[in-house]
Amino acid sequence: MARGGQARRLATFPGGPRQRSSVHALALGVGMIRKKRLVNRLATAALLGSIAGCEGEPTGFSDPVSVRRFFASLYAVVPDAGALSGSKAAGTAAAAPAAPLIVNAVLRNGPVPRGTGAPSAVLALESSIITGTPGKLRVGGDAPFSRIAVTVPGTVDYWEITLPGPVLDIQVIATGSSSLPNANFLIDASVGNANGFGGSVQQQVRAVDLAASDLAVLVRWNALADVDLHVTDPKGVEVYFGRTSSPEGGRLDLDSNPACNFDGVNQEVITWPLGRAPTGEYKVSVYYWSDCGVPRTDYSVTLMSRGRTIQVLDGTFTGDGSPTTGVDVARLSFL
Ligand SMILES: [Ca+2]
Repeated sequence: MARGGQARRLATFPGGPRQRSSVHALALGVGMIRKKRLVNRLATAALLGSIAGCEGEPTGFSDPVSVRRFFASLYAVVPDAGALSGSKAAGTAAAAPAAPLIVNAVLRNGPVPRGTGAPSAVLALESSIITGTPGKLRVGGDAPFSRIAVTVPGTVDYWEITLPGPVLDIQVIATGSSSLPNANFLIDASVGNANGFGGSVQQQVRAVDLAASDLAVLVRWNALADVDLHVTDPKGVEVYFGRTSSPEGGRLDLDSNPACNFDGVNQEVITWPLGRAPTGEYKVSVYYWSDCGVPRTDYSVTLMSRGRTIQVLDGTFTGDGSPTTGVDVARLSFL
C-alpha cells in the first residue's frame, strides 16, 4: 500500500477560452497493489499513435454523406473455438486462448442489397461510439449468416463483412470517425447470405466526442490481455467494468478482452460529459485482470480534458495477471 520512492510529477493544464475548469494530474510512482512493477517512461509512440483519431475523415458534412463520416472502419471478431469459456462474473480467469480471426469490412456503394429468404438481423450495442476509437457491437441473425452490412440511415454506402463461414452471432468492432457528430445517431445492421441481405435492425448510438467531455481517461495496451481501467470520482464512486456508469455521467465505454474473450480493441475509455464531472480529486487505476498467456503487456494511460491531453503515463505488466493485480497510476484534480 505504500507510496513513495519515485519523484512525483505534477502536470498542469493550461486554461483556454473554453476552459471552465482547471485540471492537475499527479502521477503516483508506486502501485497500490505491488504484485507488478509500474515502469514509467516506456516508448509511447506505438501505443498512442491513434488515440486521438487520425483517419483522415472528411472534416464536415457534405452531400452525399458516406457512412465513413460515422464509422472509419469495421471488423468482425471470429473467436477461436475454445476462446469463449471464461466468465468474468464468476471471477475465474480463462486459460490462454488462441488469438481471434479478424475479418475487415469493405466499403460498398449504394443501398444494402436485399435477398429473398435472407436472415433478419438482431443488433446489440455493447459500447458507446467515441471519436477515433473502437466500439463494440453484437450482431445476430434469426438464421445462420455469413455476411454483415452496417450503415447509417441517410448515407450512400455501407460497410460489408464477409465471414469465412456461417455464424448465428458475432462481435463487430466499429471505430468511430474522428469527425463523429456530437449527437446520437442511428446505426443500421443487416445480415445475409449469398442471396443478399434480410431485414435490417436499427439502434440508437450514443456518440461521445472526447472534445466535448469534461474528463476522459483512456488506457491502451499492446497485447491480447485483459487490462481494466478504473476511475474513482471525488464522491467515491468507482467506474469500471463492474459499474459502468455513475450518477454524474461517468461512463466506461467497454470492457475490452473481458476474461480473455478477445475483441482486439485493447483500449478502455471512461468519460464525463461537459458540465457533468464532479469537482475534486479522481483516482485512476489500471488492473491486469488476466495476462491471457502473454509474457508482457505495455500500457499507456492518457488523461484528457475537453479534447486536450493533460498527461500520458506508461507502464508494464509482466507475469500472471489476476483480478487484484493493479496499480494506481494518477490522481487528477478537476476544479
Ligand atoms: Ca478489460
